[in-house]
Amino acid sequence: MALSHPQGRPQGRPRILVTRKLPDAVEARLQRDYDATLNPADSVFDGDRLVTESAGHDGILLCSTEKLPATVIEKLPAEVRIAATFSVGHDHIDLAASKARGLTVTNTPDVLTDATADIAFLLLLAAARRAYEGERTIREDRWGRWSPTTMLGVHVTGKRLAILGMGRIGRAVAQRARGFEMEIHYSNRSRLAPELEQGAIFHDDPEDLLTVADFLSINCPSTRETHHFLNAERIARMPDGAVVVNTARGNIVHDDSLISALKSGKLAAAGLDVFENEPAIHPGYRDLPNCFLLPHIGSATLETRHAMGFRALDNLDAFFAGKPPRDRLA
Ligand code: 8YV
Repeated sequence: MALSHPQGRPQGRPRILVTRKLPDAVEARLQRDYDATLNPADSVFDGDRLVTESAGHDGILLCSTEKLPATVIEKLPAEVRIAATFSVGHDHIDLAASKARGLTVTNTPDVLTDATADIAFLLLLAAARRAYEGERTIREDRWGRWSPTTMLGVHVTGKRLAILGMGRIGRAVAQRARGFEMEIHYSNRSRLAPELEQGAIFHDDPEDLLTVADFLSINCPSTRETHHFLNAERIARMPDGAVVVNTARGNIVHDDSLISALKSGKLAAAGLDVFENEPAIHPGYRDLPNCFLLPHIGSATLETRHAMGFRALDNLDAFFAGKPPRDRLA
């Protein structure tokens, strides 16, 4: 697929390969300040294409859909010196290999915190109150008549919310939960200072956190340690009828375990915005009425996608001005 490349490349402007179609305002700034190779067709970049088409570029602006494992990083052309990811998550980039190769890596923290926490709450409420089943009933004209005993969901207000990973997004989820008078519990690599904790109850051991999780919100990064964290043994520790919400990364959940717990009724419901191997998700989710599913839209508001793009560009601007980028990861 041919990429659009401005003719008559201006002298001196850094050359940036942009792997995905970004919002117009972000692309306008890119074209104003850089010699940018855009991808208007939004076609897919696999590792081989990244290696080939980054030739002649000083940097890459990529998304979490493009993977940079060590095997790709090692083959990148020598002139590529920075990879700025349009995401807060960076599990698609091997940071150790980047450091070893001298590839600077930046991400876009902070700016998608609120949008992602909003989606976590949308999932929590929708899963608990059976929004998918209710919606379908109306669209398929199966409402019939109102009944006092049908469509009974899980009560939210005043329940215990367990947050796995109390970083920026976890804390923003907690802030929303306070409006629902929920009792907030959390587990994190380290305990937060009281002003950040705001009364939330710390569990040193995430296994203990699960025992109080009427609702579990997954907000931790995807790492070797968190891979398939939510498996059958851990689900068994949760209260019967609990609700699971995931807006972090799909591979933190072991899909077969979650699906069988949703089928057996051990868990009442789940709300998921992220999936292992997305978009090729485990097919078992599709038929589950007690699962509210979204296609990874946690940060999908125009304001947020602008802010993510501008933050990635701020990092590129700093790098090419010879200053330390604010969000340097490697
Ligand atoms: C992004 C995300 O939309 O920033 C992240 O880590 O998961 C999403 O909100 C996506 O990854 C963009 O690259």
